[in-house]
Amino acid sequence: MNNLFYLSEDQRAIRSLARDIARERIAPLAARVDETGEYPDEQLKLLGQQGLMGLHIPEEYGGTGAGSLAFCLAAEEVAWACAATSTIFLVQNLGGYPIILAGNAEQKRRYLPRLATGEMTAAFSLSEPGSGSDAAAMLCSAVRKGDRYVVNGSKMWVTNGSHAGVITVFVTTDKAKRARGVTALLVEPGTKGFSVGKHEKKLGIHGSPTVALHFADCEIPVDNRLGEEGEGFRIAMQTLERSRPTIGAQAVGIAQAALDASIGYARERRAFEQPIGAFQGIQFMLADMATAVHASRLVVHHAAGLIDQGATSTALEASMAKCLASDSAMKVTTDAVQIFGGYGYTREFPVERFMRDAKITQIYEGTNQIQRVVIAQHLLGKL
Ligand code: COS
Repeated sequence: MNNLFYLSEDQRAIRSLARDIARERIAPLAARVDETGEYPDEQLKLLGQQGLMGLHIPEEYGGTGAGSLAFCLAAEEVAWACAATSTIFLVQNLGGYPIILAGNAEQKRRYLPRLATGEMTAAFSLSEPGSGSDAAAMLCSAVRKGDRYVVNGSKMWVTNGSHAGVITVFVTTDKAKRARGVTALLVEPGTKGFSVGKHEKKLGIHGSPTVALHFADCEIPVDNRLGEEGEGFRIAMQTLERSRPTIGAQAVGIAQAALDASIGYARERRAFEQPIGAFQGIQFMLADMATAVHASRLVVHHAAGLIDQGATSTALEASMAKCLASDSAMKVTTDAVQIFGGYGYTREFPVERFMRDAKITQIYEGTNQIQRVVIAQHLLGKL
């Protein structure tokens, strides 16, 4: 859609730059990344060199300060080309955002300029084997000893945890306090007692590594703490509130790719002596797919625009955007496979990859059940 009248000249330019890079340099490698699971190193470097890694980072720390909507525009384009690459691109925002939000000047200076250029990548580590949706039930603990925290326990589902130069890790410093006992620490690889564990074998987003992290008497300097002790849960929630629209943008990109492929196929594939696109059964599917993609894009842009305007709380709109866009992407990509018929079920065409990649957008950064919990809480208050 090019008639998004509310986009500024700068936002249009960023979208156009991201689209060119994504279509010319990232899309041709996407099937290989999916097939081999190789880390999309070159693709990420390219995004960094073009300034796209620093869209969300303030100018004083080496970013462009272009904001959340600009980031979502770029994320959609990258996801259109390769969902796995876009996942790591998104985690650059998710992992780095707590530093923007709660970091002191020294922490910002130490990490943000390198994250902005892509010289360093980031990760965000909240979940554990026994706590996903119930994030406050975490067990990985930190005990303060002088100027250090001694961290013990394990984290799970950490996107890019094996490659990141800095990981925002949420630990409990007081389990009895649940959410109010969570503290955020910045962890760098190579720290004694820290190790990367199992690499998950996943349904989709194959080039994006998902790992466990282990801490065994791992000493983290108190200087690496973000905010105060006990402020970690709020930092995590505020970060997710700003990041969830980007998952929506990723879902829109995957869905748009599936729609584009389906339109092409409906024009070319013939049955009963005419293109299958001449049949109303296919036309109605395409019409519904296009409408869902458009509506999803608008709610994503609305949530991101609110963030750029400095709205104090965007949790409701962020959850709506993530939920609607990812549910739509699952439906649109499943319909795309249906339009392709038997061919759609094979690896000769990309739509089965789109369907596999879309699924995760309904799960990560809070399942869509959790998004509905957040939305309902805004409607009803705590009952
Ligand atoms: N912004 C700021 N603070 C927030 C917040 C937000 N968006 N959402 C919650 N908080 C605060 C609350 O105000 C509360 O603070 P006080 O204790 O000072 O009152 C605290 O956080 C705990 O909130 P709540 O009681 O609502 O927490 P719950 O344990 O009930 O959990 C959900 C809330 C389910 C929404 C949360 O655990 C969640 O988002 N889970 C999903 C986690 C997730 O997305 N994981 C994916 C990780 S990335 S792959």
